[in-house]
Amino acid sequence: MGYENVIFEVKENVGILTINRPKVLNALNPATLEEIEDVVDRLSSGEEAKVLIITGAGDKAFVAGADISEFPKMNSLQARIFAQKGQAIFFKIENLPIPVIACVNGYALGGGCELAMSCDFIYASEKARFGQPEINLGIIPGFGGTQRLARLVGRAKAKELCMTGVQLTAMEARELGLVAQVFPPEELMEKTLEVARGLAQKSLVALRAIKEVINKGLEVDLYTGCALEAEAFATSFSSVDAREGAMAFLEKRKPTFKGTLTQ
Ligand code: CO8
Repeated sequence: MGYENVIFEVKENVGILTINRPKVLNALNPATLEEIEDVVDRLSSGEEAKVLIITGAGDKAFVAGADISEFPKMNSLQARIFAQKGQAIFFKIENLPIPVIACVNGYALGGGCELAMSCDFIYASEKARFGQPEINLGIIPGFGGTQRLARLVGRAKAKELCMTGVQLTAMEARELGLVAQVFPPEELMEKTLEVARGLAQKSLVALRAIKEVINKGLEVDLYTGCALEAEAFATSFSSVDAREGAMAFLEKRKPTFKGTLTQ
């Protein structure tokens, strides 16, 4: 598939997906969602890239939400299909077997905040702004925002943010636990790449297990979560990478992990 609304490149095992509609602050229309889905599907085997970074083109926005110019064309049924499509793609991102980092360089509003929240963690520029402003359009978040925000920042804060539609600064979002780290704008991509390159050197089997166990564990009680952890621990323990990790430690050298999901 040729891409018109996104740019996708892979360098040193790190994929960078850039939402590329800067004239409309990278708003997500159906075509853009389809292109995002195509990239995510390509990465589902863990072979084309070992880490994915998602960012926005230009210096103003990550993604300023769903494309509002599409709304007047839609009836309720079409709106539901659009919301379900976005949700399905964001679930695919959440379930990718590789780490996904949101590199938020500007506005992450509505569907943009929801896209960032479907990633494993968020690095933000000091200029970034987060929020669910749908209330100001007379609607509610539709790409998982009410659910992921409440899980990330707690029910009361999520309700306050969705009901008021206010924007959070990057530092405020970090205080709430929504953002993992904040960097000066000019350093954001390099810092994100540095971490991504580091992750690309680690055991993919173990990274996938961490991701799965934390994601699934948050949906179940503590005992079930710990049972999931023990199963995933056993899987990682029997991998080629686990043997290499222990041997490298004992031989006082740096480990070289195999870097595949099939071991
Ligand atoms: N959709 C379409 N166009 C947009 C969007 C958007 N979400 N955001 C910005 N643009 C366009 C503007 O219309 C403008 O275009 P033009 O130059 O042709 O007038 C251009 O981008 C630049 O924007 P502004 O001039 O507004 O830039 P400012 O710096 O003045 O303001 C803001 C920046 C604050 C980000 C402002 O653009 C804004 O408020 N944007 C809308 C943010 C928003 O409400 N997002 C939520 C959208 S709804 C949503 O995401 C729901 C997801 C689930 C939907 C599923 C169901 C259908």
